[in-house]
Amino acid sequence: MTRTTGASSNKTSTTTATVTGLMSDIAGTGTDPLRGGYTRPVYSTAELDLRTWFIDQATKRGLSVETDRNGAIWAWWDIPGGNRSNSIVTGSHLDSVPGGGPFDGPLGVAAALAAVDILKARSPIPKRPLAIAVFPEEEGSRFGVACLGSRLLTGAIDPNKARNLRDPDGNTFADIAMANALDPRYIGRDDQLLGQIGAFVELHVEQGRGLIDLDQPVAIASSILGHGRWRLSIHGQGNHAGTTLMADRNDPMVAASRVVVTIRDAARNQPHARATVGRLQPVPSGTNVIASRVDFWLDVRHPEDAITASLVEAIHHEARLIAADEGCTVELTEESLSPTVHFDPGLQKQLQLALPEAPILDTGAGHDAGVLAALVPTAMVFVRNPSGISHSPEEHVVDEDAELGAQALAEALATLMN
Ligand code: HGY
Ligand code: MN
Ligand code: MN
Repeated sequence: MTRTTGASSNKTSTTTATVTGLMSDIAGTGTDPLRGGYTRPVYSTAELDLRTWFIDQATKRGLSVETDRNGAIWAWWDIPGGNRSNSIVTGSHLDSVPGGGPFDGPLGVAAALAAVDILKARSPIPKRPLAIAVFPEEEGSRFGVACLGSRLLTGAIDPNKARNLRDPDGNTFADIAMANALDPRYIGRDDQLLGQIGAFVELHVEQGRGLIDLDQPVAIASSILGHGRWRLSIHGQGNHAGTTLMADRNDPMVAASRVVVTIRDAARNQPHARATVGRLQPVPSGTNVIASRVDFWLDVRHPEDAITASLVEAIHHEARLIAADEGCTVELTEESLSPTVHFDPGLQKQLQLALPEAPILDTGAGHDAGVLAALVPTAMVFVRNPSGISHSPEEHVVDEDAELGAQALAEALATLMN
């Protein structure tokens, strides 16, 4: 079930907007004075403002804009008199991690808009319809599950589990969806929409150093590292910081700290593994209070899913021993898991023909393209990030590479649309 959000108009923009120009439109949206960078959680004012910006830009280009049952926005360049079967879809996400960079997500959306300008300036018009998709909650920063929008679309998450996900303030996804004109009763797999997608190509800022070392502006993706998220909760005895002797403590903060170092050591000893604890929440979190509980989240990634599983199992075993040693107990809960994804070889070949200079790169970062790959032919195009840093204000793309990325995306889309 989709709702038309922005009425399409025949009038299309005559100028070809640059990616840099589009990105500067939103440079002031969702800046985070405390963390630096951008904090644009899904359905926050900042992310809603970015949605409005995108709908406006897409409508200006004569695209017909709709919102699907899961809250993703689809801007369609329809073929006059044609239907939407076998469409080519591009796009990315607008939400960010806390204190994230400006490019993770929005670059793919801005480049898609610029690519439409490039293709509209050419003739003849393409033979296949195109859509730009903007998926909600790719980062999972608000409701804890990465790629929530594309997982709902593809049925990779149970709608009931999604409805009951809670943000840090205790709001359920159903509550927030309702508050944003999305009826949570209808979220879930959308076969009609999936059936229209012939291929999906996502442009994204590279989140590592690959293109720096290769001295190239653009790459074609080969695979995405499997990754998962687990919540660990260590329960101890809350108490007074001054009246509780050291010998009498069951301090979950100490246990959690020991487990974090153990996680680091376990990943260091497993070639190609990455394990991270970036979020830790003591309860009640008082300076003069021994915590009663500490929640922290584990992000583990490895090319082989079986090794990811065995690494988490080993970490859980060590955490139980450490917790017991500190007079505490520990629970581990899986929150999301994505297998390693190898992109469609045929689609990758077509992109290589369109972009013969572009090297092939794998990535350790997850993307909606990785979720869609389970059901539709999917590919990705990466744009050089001279800092080699992401999920940080230091993430960067130089203007020239941003424009080269949009041109590369336009070439890739033109190849697929004709
Ligand atoms: O976590 C990731 O890899 C992605 O940025 N969501
Ligand atoms: Mn990200
Ligand atoms: Mn991203």
